[in-house]
Order: sequence, then structure tokens, then C-alpha cells
Amino acid sequence: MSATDRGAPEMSENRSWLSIHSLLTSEPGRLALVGAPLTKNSISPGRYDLAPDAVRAALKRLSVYDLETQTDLSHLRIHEVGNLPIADLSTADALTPLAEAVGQLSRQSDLTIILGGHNGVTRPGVHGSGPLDSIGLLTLDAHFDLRDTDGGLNNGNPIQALLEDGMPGAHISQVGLAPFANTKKAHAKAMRAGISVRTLSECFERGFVHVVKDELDRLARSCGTIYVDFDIDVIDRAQMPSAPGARIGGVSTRDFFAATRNIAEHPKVRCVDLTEFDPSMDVHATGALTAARWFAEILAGFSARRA
Ligand SMILES: [Mn+2]
Repeated sequence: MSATDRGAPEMSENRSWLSIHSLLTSEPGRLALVGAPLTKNSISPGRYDLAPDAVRAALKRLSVYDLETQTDLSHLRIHEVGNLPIADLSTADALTPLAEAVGQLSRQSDLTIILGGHNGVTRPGVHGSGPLDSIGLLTLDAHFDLRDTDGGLNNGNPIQALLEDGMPGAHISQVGLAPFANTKKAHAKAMRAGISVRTLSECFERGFVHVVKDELDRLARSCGTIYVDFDIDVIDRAQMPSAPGARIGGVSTRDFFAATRNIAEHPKVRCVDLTEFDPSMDVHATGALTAARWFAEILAGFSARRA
């Protein structure tokens, strides 16, 4: 029963409420959700394939109403297409099915939401979003993901692979890079490619949301479409223990959520992914609830877009 049905008796909240999960539907619309349970070729083995369903389950625990901004999401519907059958595929082999799915959803929807999966989903996601020279890529990530590709594709080299595919470095912004979590070689590659590099310290000094908005504006000036990769390991490890790559001293969940809402409100953002959540490491559902709240913030930001 929809809470928006005119004349329908108001639902009793004795046992349940209208949750974010109840907004998922099989009908195409302005928002689309696809699960990308990519887990092979991870640098540190994990169960990233469990993440899409763990996040969906946690969506049942979130109300559609944000009292702080008096935002009611009950009118939104999200086209749920389920999980792509890529859990047993290598990162390289997942390129075609994931890029094709994202391409199809991007033609139908204003915003496509990819639930990873490890960070290897970002390269297919970007390819599915359009020609590489028209896309801007913003990553919120503790890492450059610029490892060498000579040993094959994994979750440590999607950005390097995109550069090798021909993506201009000037169209890439990386925010939240952590100290002692990246190599000098990767840093040099980023600078040489013309990537905009924004460290954790700069995010703390100037404000994470401020830096993110800066980079969105920068990308919007030269790119028709923006893709945003939310590697959840940008969050402080104490708050996100189920992101294997998270470090102590990372971004707070509050800042992560605020940045997410701002990003989803930007009209040029057409596709977002959430990566690197490993439910097998979750502690008291902290990771699942963090990822679910990220999803809620995506919806809240999107709902604030001017029609
Ligand atoms: Mn990453």
C-alpha cells in the first residue's frame, strides 16, 4: 500500500513503516539500481559479492523521511534490475556485461546507481556512461587505484586502466587520498596525468563537502556527464570496519553523507557507484547501515534537483 494513495487509511506504524526499500519497483523510471557483485581479483580477498543484497536488506531499516531537512522520499520510485551475474567473472570479463547494463539504464534514467562489488566496477561503469572524452570522474577514495595493470585488472587499478583506455587525466578528480596508503609511483602517475589530487588533510582543513563541491564544479566546466565512484574506504576505519582498505584517520560518516547528498543533487551526475563494502567483515551492521544511508542520501540529493 502506498502512503500517497489518496483516501487510503493512514498506515498504522505500530509494527512497520514505509521504508526506503519499499520504493524499489520493476518499472523503469528516473532512477535505476543495479547490483554489481564483482569480487574476483581483489588485492585482499573478500566477499564483496554479498554487498548488494546486504545493502538492500538494510534499506528496510530506513524511513523515507529525513526530519532534519523535512525531506519526504515517499514519492520516489527506483527501477530495481537486480544483480548482474558477474560474481564468478574476472574483473576483465565483467567489463562488457556491466558496461552494457549501465549503458541501457543510462538511456532510460537520469541517475543510475551501481551497488558493488569491489572497486573494479568503476571502469565498466564509466564506459557504460558514454564516450570517455565526455565524462568527468570523481572518486571519493583513500586510494589512487593507479596500480600497474601488467598483472591484470583488479580493485587496485581501475583508474590506471581508464587512463590506458584513453580517459583524459584532466577529467579525473580524486578526493580523500590517505597518507601511508599510496605509493610515490602512484602519486607521480596522477600528477603526470593531470589528475586533480585532494588529500585527506586538505579535506579536513577546508571541509570535505567544500572540496567535493569544488571538484564537481571543476569537472562540470569541461565535461557533459559526471560519474562518481564512492569507495567506502574513504571513511574512517573506526566507523567503517567492513571496508578492508579503510584506514584510521579517514572521513567521518557525517561528512561522507553530506557530500553524497550534494553530489546527487548535481544535474550532471548521471551514474554513481558504491564499492569496497565487505559484509563478511561487518560489525553490528555498521557497514550495511552506512551503505544504506548512502543510498538514502543519493535519493535525497536527487529529489532536490530542479525538474
Ligand atoms: Mn578504491
